[in-house]
This record gives sequence, structure tokens and C-alpha cells, in this order.
Amino acid sequence: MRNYIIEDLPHYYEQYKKSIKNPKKFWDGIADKNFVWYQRWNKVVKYDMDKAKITWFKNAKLNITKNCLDRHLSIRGEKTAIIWEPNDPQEKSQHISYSELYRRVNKTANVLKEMGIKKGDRVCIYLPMIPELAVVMLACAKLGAVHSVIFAGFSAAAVASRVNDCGAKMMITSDGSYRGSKILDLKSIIDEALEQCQTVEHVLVVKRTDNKVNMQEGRDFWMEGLFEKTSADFVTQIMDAEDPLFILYTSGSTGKPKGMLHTCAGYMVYTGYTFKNVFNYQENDVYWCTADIGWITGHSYILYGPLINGATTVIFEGIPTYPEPDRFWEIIEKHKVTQFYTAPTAIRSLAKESADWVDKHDLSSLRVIGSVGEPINDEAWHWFNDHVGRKKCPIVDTWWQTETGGIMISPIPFVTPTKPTYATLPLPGVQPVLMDDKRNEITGNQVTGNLCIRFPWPGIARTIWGDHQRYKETYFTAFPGKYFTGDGALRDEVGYYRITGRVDDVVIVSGHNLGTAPIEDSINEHPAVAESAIVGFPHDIKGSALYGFVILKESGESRQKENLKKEINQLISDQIGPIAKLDKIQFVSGLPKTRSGKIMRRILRKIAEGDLSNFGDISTLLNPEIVEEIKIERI
Ligand code: 6R9
Repeated sequence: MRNYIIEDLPHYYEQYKKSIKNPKKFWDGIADKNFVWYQRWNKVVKYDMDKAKITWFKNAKLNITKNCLDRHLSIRGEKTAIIWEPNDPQEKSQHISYSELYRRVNKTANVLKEMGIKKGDRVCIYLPMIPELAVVMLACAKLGAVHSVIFAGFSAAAVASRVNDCGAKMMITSDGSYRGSKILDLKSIIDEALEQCQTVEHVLVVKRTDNKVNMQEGRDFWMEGLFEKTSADFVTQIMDAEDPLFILYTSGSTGKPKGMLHTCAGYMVYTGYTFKNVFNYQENDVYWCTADIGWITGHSYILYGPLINGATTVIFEGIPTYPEPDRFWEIIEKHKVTQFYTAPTAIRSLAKESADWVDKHDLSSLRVIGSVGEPINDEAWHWFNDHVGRKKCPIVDTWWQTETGGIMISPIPFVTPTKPTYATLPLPGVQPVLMDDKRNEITGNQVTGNLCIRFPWPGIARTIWGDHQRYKETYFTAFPGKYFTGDGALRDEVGYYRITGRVDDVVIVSGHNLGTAPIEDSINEHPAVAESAIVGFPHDIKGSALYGFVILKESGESRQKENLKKEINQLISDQIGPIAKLDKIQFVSGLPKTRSGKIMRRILRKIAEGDLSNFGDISTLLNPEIVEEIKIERI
């Protein structure tokens, strides 16, 4: 990012001010200096927030893969682009160079083309975390097809609804997937899903587990066989700035899936710029993000952002606890990882284990550690800081969304002083505003409100696939003229932001607005508590009251449950006030979570309300079986 590296705090403020005063000039400079284009734009940004119409770099011509691959070949062709770490530590890891990745992408783009895929066609991808996943996404981008990655853990029904929503012409999957000690049969899930889909003409199957699979004559083909035969030359498709790059369905929403559409130029510029600055990436670093590529974090910060910057990015196939709960720490030590980016849910689950698992590893290669996906509670922040960062690595608590394409609010490492549980300051070009429920802007500091963004940034999703009206209604009507994030935030005395959670997680008890996240934080500080979730339920006198679902650590299991309840409420009372005490506490063995680790509060709310029917589609949960248990043991 020539000329756009943020060097120190005054420089941040200077860049920030420039970006707000003249966003066009700011983004024009970044786009101009750091990317390769076939043709320049004639307008940096054009927007109408009421109609939810936004364009960036209008009429520019480009292909993101030129920026991810081609331009690196002459200077870092032999450099490792991808380090692939398999599920089983006994299996060899792979180092794939930029030139080898380029070759594989070209051959795969030829395979897709020969199978009839053209610019604009949608290709659904249902693959484990193997190198081919990155290769097929880039191959789609290279030929101009729109990829839609579906997390390879979703059920057949969830797959079918996504395939049908985007009208995919092709599906790419594998014969199976290794997850810890399990083998998942991906191909039969796809077979079942496709019984309900009319648009898919071909299924390409990547070999991974050597499972026996059914191959449907004329529809299904082994990728390997086709790949071997094709040429390694491919002429890159020239894309318009606003041509679709990918569709990604957001997790955890009710009803019809929401296919967020990202387009070529703005997404490229935004992920490239934010990756470089937020992770302080340097040429010989080894960067690792533990997310699944099936989520936006994986798209932007395993694949596109790192490759745009010529980085070495780790792709890990397995899970944090296999074969032992120190797998993450072992991988950091093995590959000398310099940036480690993970989620609070992973941090909390590993913090439950003995600290010896992490302390015994040499993590001295680490320079920056990061968190994303949900608010990171105080306890988890400190554990991450003490045991993983060893008090030497800044923690970048990065707030953003599938819809935002890239990181929006985050410390810049070695620049922004961090503060536990705070995402701190907006990145240049991002204008957060806090709004009250009457649609007035809340100015000043030490205030809380609904988090909106005033001005478009290049990475913003342009629409919901096939439903622009829904896009407009969801994001641009609650607070006219602004993008509404659905999150609440607090702005402290120096202007730092702390994301307090989804605004729909606020419960009003006897007229007091209580955010559930801070209550959970204080419960989690109880030595016997591993994790908790609070929801509201109707109460005759208070309007709403609080219901807590609490997971105990093993050490807490044997304690007297009634005493524990009293202690938990005393803790809340001490830290927040008696008003925040829980009316009901149910001890549970797990919480319903989405695949990206978010608690499905919608389900807990229904259980707390006593509405035990019609939970909607729970097949996309990580642990659907827990719902039954919680339901039966409801108080
Ligand atoms: C990137 C991603 C978006 C929602 C978002 C917010 C929550 C993400 C956070 C955070 C607090 C952070 N969220 N990062 N909350 N602090 N650092 O997670 O995208 O899956 O679309 O979720 O996640 O509630 O609105 P997505």
C-alpha cells in the first residue's frame, strides 16, 4: 500500500481526517497506486442512500486475479502463497507458490469453461478447507463467474435453498471432508440437496478422502481427471468495476437466505487496503486466519486480502482440539506464524483447557493477534493477551460484517493503543454515527446508540441477490440516509467504539435498557462458569425479565446449583446493579450456535418465552441436538 501505511497515531488522525474531508481523493489515491487495472475509472463513487444504489470506480476494467496472482509472478513467483495444514498432523503440509497457484487457477478456469461456465454464471462451492477451495474461487473470478461458497457443514436443505436462490449452474464439492476424527460425506449431502434444484447442470468432485461416492452419469465429473487434461494458459476475463464477484449468504438469519452481493473493484480495493494496515503485514510474514473460507472472514482475510498483498496465508483444514487442544499453538510454532486472527468463541473454548497446552509452545514468532465475529469479553481478551500474545502482541479487535466486505472499526497495531473489549477507532474512510431510537444522531462522547455508517466505503455489499427491495429495507430505511448495521455501540471518552452486541439483544427490564452482553461478561467471570447467554422473556410486572442459560466448567458441575445461582446473581448485582439480576437460570451443557460461532438467541428467546414450537430452520446450527435438551430442561 504505497503511501497508505498508517505509521503512528498522529498519522492515523491525519489520514482519517483526509479520508472524511475528501473520500473521493482518498480512495482514488489508494486505488490508483496499489492495483493493476486494464482501464481507469471515470467516477470514484456515486451513491444514493435512499435508493440504496452505490457504485465505486465506475467504468474501471480489471480482474481481481491479476492483482492476486499475475502481478506477483515476476517479483515473488517462488514465494509461498498458501501454506496448507491438513486435519491430521501426520499428513504433510503443503507449500504452494504464487506461480504454482497461478498454474492451478488457469487449469481450473479452463475446466470450468469447458463445462460451459461463462461470465456471470453462478457456481456454488461446497468444499472442505483444502487448497482446491481457494483455487476454484480464484478460477471463477478469473473467468468472471460468480462464486457462492456454502459452508461445508450446512445441511442438504440449507444448500438447496442457497443454490435455488442464486440459480447456480454448477456445484463443486468433494468426496468427503476430514474434521477431527470424523469423515463427513459431502457428496451425498450434495446429491440430496440437488434433488430439489433444477439449475445445476454439472457437479465437479474433488478427491480428498477416497470415500466411495455415487457419480451420476453425465452430471458428475472428477475434477482431477479434467484438470490433468486442460491447458495451463487461460485468457483472463476483463471485468467491469461493478460486475458481481461473489454472493455470500449471511449466517443465522431467519426465513429466506440473504445473498449479499459483492462486486469486483470496490471489494478488491477495500480488502487489500484493510489487510495491509490492520495486520501490519510485512513481506516475509506468515499470516493465519482460522476462519472457514465459507464465511466472509475467510473470503476477505484468508483469500483475497492476503493474496492482493502478496502474502503467505495459512489454510487449516482441521479443528482447534484435534488431536489435542493445542493444535492451534502447535501450528503457530510449526509455521512461525506472525499474525494470528481468530474468534472469541474459539478463544473461550481453548481458555477452558489447562493453560499448559498453550504455555508449553514457542509462540515467539507472533507479532499481531486478532479477534472477529462477536464482542470479545474481558476475560477472553485478557486470556488471549496473556497466554497467546504474551503481553507483547497488540490485539486487533476487528468489527465488521458480511455486508461491509472488510474490517471497519479496529485498532491499527503499533499505532492505536488497545483497550480490552474495544474495537477502538474507525479505519480511514469509515464514518460511524450513533443514532437514538427516534432517529436523532447522538453526538459527543460517553454515549451509546444504534451504530450506523454515514458514507459508503468501497467494500459495502451492493445488494441482496435478486431482492434489492429487501436490501434497501434491511439496511437503509431504519435510519434514512445511513447504513444501519444492526449493532449497538458505545463511544467512550476518547472516541473509542465498543460494540455492545446486536441491538435486538437489548432487554428492557422495568424501564431500564439492559444489554445482554455486559451481563454475560459479568456472569462469565464467575470461576465456575464457562459461557452464558441471556435473553429477555415477558414478565407481568417488569415488562421483561432476564433468563440466563449457563454452561458450567467441569469444576463447577459438582457444586450446589442453588448456591451457584445465588452467587451468579450477586456478581451481576455487584457489577451492573440489582436491576440486571436474572429471574431464571438454567444450567445447560451447550448453547445453540451458528457455524460461525454465534449464539442463536432467537431460539433461546423462544424457549425462555415458553414458545416451544416452530423454531424455524435449525439445520444450519453447529449443534442442533442441543435445542431439544434445553427445551426439555426448561424452567
Ligand atoms: C465479520 C463477521 C457480523 C456481526 C456484527 C456483530 C458481530 C463481528 C465483531 C462483532 C463485536 C467484533 N461482530 N465482529 N461484534 N466485536 N469485533 O463476523 O461477519 O458473520 O456477517 O457477522 O458479528 O454483531 O454485526 P458476520
